[in-house]
Amino acid sequence: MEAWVEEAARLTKPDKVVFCDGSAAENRIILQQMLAQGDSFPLNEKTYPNCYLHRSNPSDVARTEHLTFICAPDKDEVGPTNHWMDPEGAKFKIGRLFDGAMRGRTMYVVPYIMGPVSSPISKVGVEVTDSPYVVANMRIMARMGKVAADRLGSSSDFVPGLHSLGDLDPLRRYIAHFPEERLIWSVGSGYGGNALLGKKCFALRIASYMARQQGWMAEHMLILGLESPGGKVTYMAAAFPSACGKTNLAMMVSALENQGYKVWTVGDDISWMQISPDGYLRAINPEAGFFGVAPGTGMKTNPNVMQALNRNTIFTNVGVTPQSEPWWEGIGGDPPAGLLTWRGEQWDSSKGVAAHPNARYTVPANQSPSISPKWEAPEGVPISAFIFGGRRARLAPLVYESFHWQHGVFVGATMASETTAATTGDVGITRRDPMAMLPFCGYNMADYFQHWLDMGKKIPHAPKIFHVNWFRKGADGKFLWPGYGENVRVLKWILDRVEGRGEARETPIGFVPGRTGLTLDGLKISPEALDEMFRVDADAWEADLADSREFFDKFGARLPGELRKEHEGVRNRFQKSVPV
Ligand code: OXD
Ligand code: MN
Repeated sequence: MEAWVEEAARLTKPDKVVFCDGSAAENRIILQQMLAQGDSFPLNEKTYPNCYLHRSNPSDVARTEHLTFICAPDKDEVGPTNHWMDPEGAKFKIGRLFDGAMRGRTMYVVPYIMGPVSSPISKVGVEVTDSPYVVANMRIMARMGKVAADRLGSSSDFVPGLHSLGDLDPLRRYIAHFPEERLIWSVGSGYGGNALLGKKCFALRIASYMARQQGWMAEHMLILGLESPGGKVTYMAAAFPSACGKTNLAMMVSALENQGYKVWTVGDDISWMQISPDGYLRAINPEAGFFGVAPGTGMKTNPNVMQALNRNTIFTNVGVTPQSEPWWEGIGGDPPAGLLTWRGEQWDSSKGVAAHPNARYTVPANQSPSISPKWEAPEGVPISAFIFGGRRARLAPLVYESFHWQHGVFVGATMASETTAATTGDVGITRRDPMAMLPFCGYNMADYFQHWLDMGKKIPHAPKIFHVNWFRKGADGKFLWPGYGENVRVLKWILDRVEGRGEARETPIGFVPGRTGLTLDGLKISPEALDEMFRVDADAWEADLADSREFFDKFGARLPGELRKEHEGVRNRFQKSVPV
């Protein structure tokens, strides 16, 4: 580690190098240095103790997928869904931007563990950065400092990540991954996923590459435990594209709590899974905090996180009230008088929103009342079900179960979501996002699909695979399903199916709950709405199969034949079935 840090310092030429130990005393100093940069502010000490507001550069407010590269000698190795650079060219081009980038700045060396401190599934990373905001966030999102240095010892088994804010100009911004070397280089951005290198860069892009080599899985999945009456907890992992309510599902307050069904949070974004000696796929959450989207988060959508956000939290690009409290659209209530926008200007309705739509909170995971007692279990939790999903206004039923593992992999590989205005401005465009890994897979996704297919053959007690869609709309354009805490009814059906119960009807796309499959007591929902929610429309699926085939064609001959077979299988089942 020291040798690599020296090399990084020779390149970036900082005034000073600080090795972080992760202590509270050190954190106070880092926070002071963050405040001294002028773009961060303490929040109300009484109502939000130890909370800060950070305003990022307006040109640096989201992950930048078009500036994110996977570097490999051969373009085919990264596939048609990744941006490619050859490693030597990348080192030359980006190396020039790093040259002297930390002049006049402090270089912080941040050793960190992704995963529980003593878990054999966890891994060590070392991020070198010139941003005290990044250090403060890393301390929440990972186990950082001495614990990590101790775990590493004199070993060289760590993922190095070199990060500099550079000049924050998007024209000189690169988030580059070198999977063969297990190296990350990020320059020109101080924002979350681009700069907190443990998260998307290591725990997904580099880890997915390592996982394939080593026979495990690194997935863009939340992990939750569903407790059933009697206290048994069944764990499920779920993948949804951004803006589909992943954090809310992971932290849900169950509408069936009085019947004994409670949801526990293990993780809200990433899952690392290994086959354990007991034959189950066991998962850890490699992260230690939640880096969640603030707008839309309120007591109705996520009461658990709301109870976590009033202490030890860093807010990025939210609005702020005259009482120095954070504010965003959806927090509840009207904008208060004297509200400042995320850019620090007086808010009025002509300004549009006060918080940036991608404003974030960084909060320690153990502050959530829903945190699972097993969230740091070194052996991980056994996963019984995988859940895929997306926003589909007209296509996918509320829930369906795949026929078997290979079919489930097909369901994941053809996952898609329709864009919302909030994310891109283009409403209703269907974006294919296999396993929600499109922006996060560190190698050719055709090989990634093969890895999934292979894993299914190796896991003695493989999870069953489901698909959900909370976003189906009726003819009136309104959502058919109430969502949020009511989603537990779907989780309960999934649990029933895992345990060999649960009433289901076979359709060409899989099993959907029959008339009495879902527990609906206490919920006002018309039989017509229910029918519509579970309708499998042959024409709509025909069109979707054509679209997913086009997507598959991008991978050419590298696409596993088993997936083409599953695709054909759905088609054939539609042709044979009586119209429903
Ligand atoms: C995230 C994302 O920020 O998936 O977690 O975009
Ligand atoms: Mn994510």
